Parts: sequence; structure tokens; C-alpha cells
Amino acid sequence: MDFNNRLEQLKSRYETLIARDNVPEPFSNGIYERYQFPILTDEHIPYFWKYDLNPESNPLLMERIGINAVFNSGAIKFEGKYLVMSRVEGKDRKSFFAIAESPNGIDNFRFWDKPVLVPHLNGETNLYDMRLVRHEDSWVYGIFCTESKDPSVSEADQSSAVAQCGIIRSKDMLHWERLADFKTTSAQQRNVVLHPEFVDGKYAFYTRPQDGFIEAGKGGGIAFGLAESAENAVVEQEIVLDRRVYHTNFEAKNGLGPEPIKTDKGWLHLAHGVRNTAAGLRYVLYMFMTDLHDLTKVIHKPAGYFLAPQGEERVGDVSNVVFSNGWIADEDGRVFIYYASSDTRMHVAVSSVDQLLDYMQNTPEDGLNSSASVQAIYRLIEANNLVGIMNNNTINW
Ligand code: M1P
Repeated sequence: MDFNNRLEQLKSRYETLIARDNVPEPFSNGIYERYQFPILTDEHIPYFWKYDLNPESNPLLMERIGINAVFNSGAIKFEGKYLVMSRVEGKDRKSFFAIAESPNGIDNFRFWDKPVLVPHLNGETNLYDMRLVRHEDSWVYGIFCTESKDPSVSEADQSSAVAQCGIIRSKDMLHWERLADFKTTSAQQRNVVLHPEFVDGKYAFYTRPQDGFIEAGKGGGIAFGLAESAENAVVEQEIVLDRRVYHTNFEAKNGLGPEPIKTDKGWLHLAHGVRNTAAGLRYVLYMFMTDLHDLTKVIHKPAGYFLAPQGEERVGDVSNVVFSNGWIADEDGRVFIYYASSDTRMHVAVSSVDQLLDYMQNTPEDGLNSSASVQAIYRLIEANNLVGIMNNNTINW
């Protein structure tokens, strides 16, 4: 195939993918609606980021730069457009950020012309997992993870890393200023989120203090702390508000997802929980709600996971993982929940503030043992009998 035909093929494959309408799954659990197609994959990356389009320098129209995956994306509604800032991972394993825009939050996501160039500080190697927060101080902040080789290990160890937190901010989503890195006393810090409002005149952060890069160690849990400024954000004291708990979906570790959503009943939080299995770590999403005024007080926490990998979501570069660091609460009450599966691709599930509040307030909490779980089912069956909704079986209990 000659150069021009190949180029036409590249363009039309790309445009057809972006123009594809997304469709809801036929059955929903009533809490949210999943959609059939991923909203972003490596194939959504513009061909002009990957191919030299000059027939002189690339007569065979070969791919010059490879992209491996598009996943963990921050999200924001900005000037009427639904934006996600994705973690794009090259075939060279380096992650960077790129913004994709959709007219409706569900499909037709198209990357802007160029990825975001975040200046490096302190010699980090990798940047990933952006949280976008519109703060009441009028800036849009981007809070992300920075990763560097652990300087304390020997040359033989080329895997151990130190994760910390970087901060950028913008007024237009195009020009970003990098601020000093966020500081705590924790050896490792990932999944840091900025609270959108001042608390006692200070910047409030959700953190995840950890001893090790992968292992929580004696640390872990979703914590909360205050910093005097955003330009030099230092949190001296981290108060754990959502701990790891034995034999739950978050026994190994957990971490906050996007910024919390404010409702008149409290703050809605989406987080990921991790447990270990014979097949490796399993990441699921769960939710909890904190008091409107005391942000360290969890007032509702439904038992079990909110969303877990299903079908093809279960398979990818890091299988059996769902992860979310972005959602958008729209003016009409809908909530677009952006989640990645298996560190490979991005999806959307759609809910509403009303549905999420109902889920929070009316889902039984975890009784933390098997008989408590059965008792919760008994209570539901008894309530159902009272309203005359009975299964069609003949056993006389
Ligand atoms: O591979 C799964 C996830 O692992 C990390 O999350 P956590 O810090 O909670 O272990 C992150 O590297 C995340 O990007 C990744 O999706």
C-alpha cells in the first residue's frame, strides 16, 4: 500500500473510533449505568503523535513513537466541555498527561493537539494519576504522583521507587505552573487529593501515608491534613479517617480517588481498595461519605465494593484492577464516574447525586463477619415479605 493510502487508512480508523456513539449496558444495578465501550484507549491517541507524516522522511509511514495505554484520568467540566486529563503511557513505560474533550461526557472523546508538558522537579522519572480540583481560591489544581528511583538501594535494585506528590495549577487548562512538591513526613505518598474548599482558612489535603512503594506497612489508610499555602504545601499532621480493615476489599491498602462531591447531606467520596489474592492484587472501587463540617468523620460507608472489574475490564497490563481519579458532578445532578480498567483503558459509568446518596444512606454497612452479612440479608428478606414481594418457592421456613 502506498503512502497516501496508508495515511487515509490511519485517518479514517482514527475518526471512525472517535465518532462512535457509546451505549449503556442493557442491565444496571440501579446505582449507576455502565457503558459498553471504553471511552479512551491507546487507539484514541492522535496518529500525528505517533507517525512522521512526511513521505520524504518516512516513506513507509512507520510508527515512530508507540503508546501503550491510556488510563487513570482526572476529570473536570470546563467551559461547558467534559475534560479528562489522562495518564498516557508510552511503550517506553514513561507516563505523561494529556487532555481529551467530549461534548457530552460519555463519548466522542478527542485528545487536544498536544499532550501536557509538566516540568520535572527534583529529577523524578515518572509522573502519573492526576486529580483535577477547582478550588475556591479560583485556580484549577492538578495533584499528581511523582516517582523516582529509590536513592537508598544498591545499583543491583532497578525497581525500588519513591512516590511523592507534585502540584500544578492553571486558569485556562492550557498553561500550567508547577508549584513546590507537596510535603508530609511519610516515606511514600500516593493518591493525594486537594479538598475544593478552604478549611479554617487553610488548604486541606487527603493523603495516603505509606511505608513502602507497594506495601502499606504500618501506615496506610486515607488521611487528612491541613497546609498553610498551596505554593509550599506542607502537612505536618495526617489524621487517618478511613483505615485498612482485616478481611475487607481494602485490607491491603486504599486510596482516595477524585475530589469529594459536596451535597447537602455530606461529602461523597470514591476510593479504591486493594486486597491480595493468589492471583495478585485486586483493586476495586468503594464509597464513603463524610460529615459536611467535620471532614474527618465518616458518616456512611456501604458494605462491599461499589464497582469491580468485569468482563474484558479484568484483563490488561495489570489485570483485575479498576481505579478512579476523576468524576464530574454535572449541573443537572448526573455524576460521570471515570474509571480505568487493568491499567490499560478508560471507561465511564453514569449515576446521579440522588442515586449515590440513596446508595450511601440505605446500603447496609459491613458487619465484619459472615453471620452479620447473613443477618443483613435476613432483614432485607423480612422487609420484602412485609411488602408482599416474595420469591416463588415452596419451602416453609
Ligand atoms: O496498578 C494499580 C494501581 O497501582 C497504584 O495504586 P496504589 O498506589 O493504590 O497502589 C498506582 O500506581 C496506580 O496508578 C495503579 O493504577
